[in-house]
Amino acid sequence: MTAAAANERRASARHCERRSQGTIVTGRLFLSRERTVELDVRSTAASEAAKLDLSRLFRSLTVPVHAPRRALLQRLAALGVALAARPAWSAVGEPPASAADFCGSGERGRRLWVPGDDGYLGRLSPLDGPVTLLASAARSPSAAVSRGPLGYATRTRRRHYTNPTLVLQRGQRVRVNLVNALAQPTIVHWHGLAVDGNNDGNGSFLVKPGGRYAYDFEVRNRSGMYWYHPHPHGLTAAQTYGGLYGAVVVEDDDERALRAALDLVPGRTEIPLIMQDRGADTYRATPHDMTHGLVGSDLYVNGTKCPYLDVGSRIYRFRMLNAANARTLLIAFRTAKGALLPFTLIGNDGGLLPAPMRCERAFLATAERIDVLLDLRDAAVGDSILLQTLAFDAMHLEMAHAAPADPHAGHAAPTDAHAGHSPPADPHAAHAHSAGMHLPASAWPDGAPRALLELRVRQRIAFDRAIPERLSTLPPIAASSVAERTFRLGFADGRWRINDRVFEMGMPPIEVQRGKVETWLIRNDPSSMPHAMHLHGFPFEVLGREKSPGDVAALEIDPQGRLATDLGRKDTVLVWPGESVRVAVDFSHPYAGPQAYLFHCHNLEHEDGGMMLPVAVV
Ligand SMILES: [Cu+2]
Repeated sequence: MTAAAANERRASARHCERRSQGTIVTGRLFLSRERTVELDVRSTAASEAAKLDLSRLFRSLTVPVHAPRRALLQRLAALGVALAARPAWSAVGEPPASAADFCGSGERGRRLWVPGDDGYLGRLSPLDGPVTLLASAARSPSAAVSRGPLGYATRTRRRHYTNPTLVLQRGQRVRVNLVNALAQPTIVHWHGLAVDGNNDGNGSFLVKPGGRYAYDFEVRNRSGMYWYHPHPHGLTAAQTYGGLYGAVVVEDDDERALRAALDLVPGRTEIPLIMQDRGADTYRATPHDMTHGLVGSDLYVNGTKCPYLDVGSRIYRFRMLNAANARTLLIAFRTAKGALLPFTLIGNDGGLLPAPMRCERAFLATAERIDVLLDLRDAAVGDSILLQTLAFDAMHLEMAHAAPADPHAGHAAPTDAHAGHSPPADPHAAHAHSAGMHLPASAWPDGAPRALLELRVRQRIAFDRAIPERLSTLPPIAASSVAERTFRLGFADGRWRINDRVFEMGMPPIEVQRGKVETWLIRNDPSSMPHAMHLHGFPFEVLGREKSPGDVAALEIDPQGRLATDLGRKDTVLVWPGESVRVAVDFSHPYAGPQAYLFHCHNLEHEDGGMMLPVAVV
């Protein structure tokens, strides 16, 4: 591609943009119960008058609801404010989209399980003493949640939890006792947390059945959503699939400022969406799954299948975690009429971005997180919005040479079996179908579209808060003139490999010097599939992408080829076939002596199959 063509493509890529470039606030005026006019106030050099307090503006515009529209326009014009009436994105009175869109015929939607202060995924702040996580196969009696057969049970003096969301303050000490009531060894890895090797849970030591392990560490990460899951080599996929995972929410001043600015309340207007696809309760990975990754037929959000959530007309925060073994999602919101509804990306794996980004879609690979704001102020009571994964080319280009025969693969048409129930086709659908030609029969192939959650607007709410222009301060990692390592991802002799190597206990690690900054160039083979590469212990900065495939290049936001979701800090980055991703890692840490970590693919079947290398910081 020529430089001019590349620039043209970037110029046309409007899927994500900085919100801070001009847009100050948006608001609405209510003309009647049925009609709204949107105010779009932009800051320009010529119109500094537009930088006015929105509530003051509304007060100054107080008029009877039956006032003629022209009267309002005149009063706005007198204030020097440009008024843009946007078309309503959803017709009034239209019935909510049926949950059958994603549940299939005959099934009804269920109310989304929203974590509270106990129960499944309940928020727990361990401020004064250790928390015990009992890894067990004990079923909870809850009918509201369809979680897998395994869970982490926790009991405090007053409350019971399963897979508690640990709410931690930056700088606090955390003590967790893992007790293993499973019939096989396990260990917990704190995904994304910067801790020492003994607390990382990298699988170099395991807790036997009946045994326990005491974690004790300080929270050094920025505010953000991290998570925990098992990491016993060879058993990680089965245990995670079985239901052993939970969120870690780290809070700091940036987090508190955001919540105050937008009046966000966890469990009410700030909702975690922890997503996992499953089929049968029992984990059975075929040789085909071990090569391509196991994708389930059903999606569960916070343990709810076919979920809906009642919302009001205000800004909501959704904190999404892809806890699937292997499935990648292409996240978007759609109105009942099928139009994409832009959202604001405010954070990812490593916490809040410096500034909000307005996006239409974002890839979310296994283990990745995104933090988004959705502005529903233009919604009318009765509207329905769907959170979806859109169709995309999942690029299983390894199929031609890598796939062993799958005895479970049928010979039905290998495209989306639910296509008949899917919302309107995505412009990229054609790619997904071409990719589908390589895929074995599956109820829900990787890359096929699906609605994930229905938002039902039930209540009109007056809400005049504005999204802050700055969210956090994040200096770049100083990565000029530093050593670069190259990692090649590929497949040979029936195994996925990093630099032609397959993980074995005790193998020589990659050695890096503590305190040094390195850049890592992760190159994926063209005849490969996407790999979600995860580094333990050290959040990294994505410096750029090269040779990105079309669906990915379409989301580029800068000349380095980065996506909006690449900004800030990451711990997992999806590298597509033929693509190279360069990251910068600062290997500084405060711990005494050498520390052991891992670098691996987070497609859990690939990880268990050995697509992993030990990293020693010496
Ligand atoms: Cu992989």
